[in-house]
Amino acid sequence: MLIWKLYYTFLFIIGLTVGEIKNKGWWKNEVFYQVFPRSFMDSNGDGIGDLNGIISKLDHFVDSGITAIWMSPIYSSPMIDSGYDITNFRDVDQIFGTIHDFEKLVQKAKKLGIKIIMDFVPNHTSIKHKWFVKSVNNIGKYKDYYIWHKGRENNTKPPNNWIGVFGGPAWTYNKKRNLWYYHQFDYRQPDLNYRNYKVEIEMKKILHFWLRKGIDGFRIDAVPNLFENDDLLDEPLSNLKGYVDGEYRYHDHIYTTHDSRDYEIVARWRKILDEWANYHNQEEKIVMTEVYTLSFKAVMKYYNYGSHVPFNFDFIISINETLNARQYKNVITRWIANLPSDKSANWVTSNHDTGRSASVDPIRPNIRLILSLILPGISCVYYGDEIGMENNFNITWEQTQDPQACRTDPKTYQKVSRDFSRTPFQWDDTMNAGFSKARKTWLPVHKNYKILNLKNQKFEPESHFKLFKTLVALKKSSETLKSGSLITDTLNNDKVLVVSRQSSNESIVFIVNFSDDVSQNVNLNKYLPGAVRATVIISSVGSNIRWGTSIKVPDVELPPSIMLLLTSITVEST
Ligand SMILES: [Ca+2]
Ligand SMILES: [Ca+2]
Repeated sequence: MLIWKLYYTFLFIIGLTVGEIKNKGWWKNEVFYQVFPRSFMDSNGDGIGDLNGIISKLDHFVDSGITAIWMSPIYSSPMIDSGYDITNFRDVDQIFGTIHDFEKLVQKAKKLGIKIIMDFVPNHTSIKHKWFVKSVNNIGKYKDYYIWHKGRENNTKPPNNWIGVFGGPAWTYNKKRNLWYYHQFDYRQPDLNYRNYKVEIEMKKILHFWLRKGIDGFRIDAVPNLFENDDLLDEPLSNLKGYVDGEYRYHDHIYTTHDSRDYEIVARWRKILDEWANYHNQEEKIVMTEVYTLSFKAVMKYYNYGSHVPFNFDFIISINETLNARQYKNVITRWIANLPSDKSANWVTSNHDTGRSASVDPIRPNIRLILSLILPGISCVYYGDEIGMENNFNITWEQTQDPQACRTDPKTYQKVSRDFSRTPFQWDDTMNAGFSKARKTWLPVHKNYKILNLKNQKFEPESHFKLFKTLVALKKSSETLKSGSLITDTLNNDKVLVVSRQSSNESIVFIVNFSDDVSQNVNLNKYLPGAVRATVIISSVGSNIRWGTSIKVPDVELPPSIMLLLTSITVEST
């Protein structure tokens, strides 16, 4: 332990004396685009997206105005859990290409001004990782790389009542060691033992490996699952309705999630990144943390432990199907009100674990996207959001890939499957939506691709893609969006949401009609003081309100379901 501390002190000292972190805060107003590599672009016709596919589509980011992407795992993996079960943290899985392809990707992306964030999966490895194989065989230091324990009732039952996230006991018996090992997720994903400092040293070397490749930061997976209670105490019942024994939410996970050491280790990882950037005179490296919980305070606490972007999943978690203006207002104001003063807010539209944002509210498909791009701080968008891709529920049991669904049955798999939001990107109207030349793709392409695809949307005068591109450009250029004040209101008995950004010389106002059948008369005097006309930046795709035109204010008749983004600045009509 002492050597560990001395090593850190040494690094810290040389870090302070050698260089400086460049371009600090570059991420504060950034749009981060999540690439799901399996589904982005297939370059070799095997039906699975890969690194050369991403390289071939870098111009899409340039065209969209995207300057930072984070990629779901590309590491060597048996792909039991879409690559979140890793056998080698230092190599690329052959389905995605080679480490040289990765180096080429970083090099080409850098030339185009695109930053690359890696997914870092520290909680567990694959059961096939050499550390686990050695651990099973009781070899040297690897013995304690994982969490092993004797079972109850003469070793015939798991050591305690802990349930895994996918359901069922979080322990699996291993005959060779005659012990049980702990796994928060699938039994083929054993948890690493972070109480063993040697595991943390291994992870540090892995971070350095990827930093040497020139990456710009890490998105850290499953952060609240890192540490578990030392005494392996039984977890109490949650008493939540509708859950039975064996289901994850049947218990209250006070001993397996949100351990105080989860926060501390994130702070140490942040320090490693800062020291690296400092020592090598590089731009600031960023830390994004994935913490799924209903407790937004547990998420926000990571701001104080080095996370630049504690993912804000509130649009995903806290807005339910009743969809009204008040829910959106509450989600926005709650985050802003609790944000530490020197930090950036962030807004996640959707991701690989949830439904696509365009399908949550098909009548207002871009609402989360627009909000994420006009609210203060960082926008985190998921591949396909920019063209309004929809959930694909036409995935049969035979086609199902998600392990969470595969462990169910043909009748219930759709309830838990996450495949529907992971289908191939819809580039154009050719075979497989231009994603692959294969006869069959790893998941089926959504059958709406003939109409809903990027190529079409580039031609249409007003499309989801053009809306996205317009707002990304605005976010990057507008001082009002960067640093203007924020007002969030609901009007007309919660039928209308108003989000307004104001600077000394401009007001930008977003209004949404949550009624699907009644127009709303909205008075915008409070948000556009003194203005008699305002310019439409964008409106709902397909509405009759043309982008770039000028409309009379402050009284606006907002048609049913329509969203409208206005600026007080008069621009030439297009
Ligand atoms: Ca491929
Ligand atoms: Ca763990």
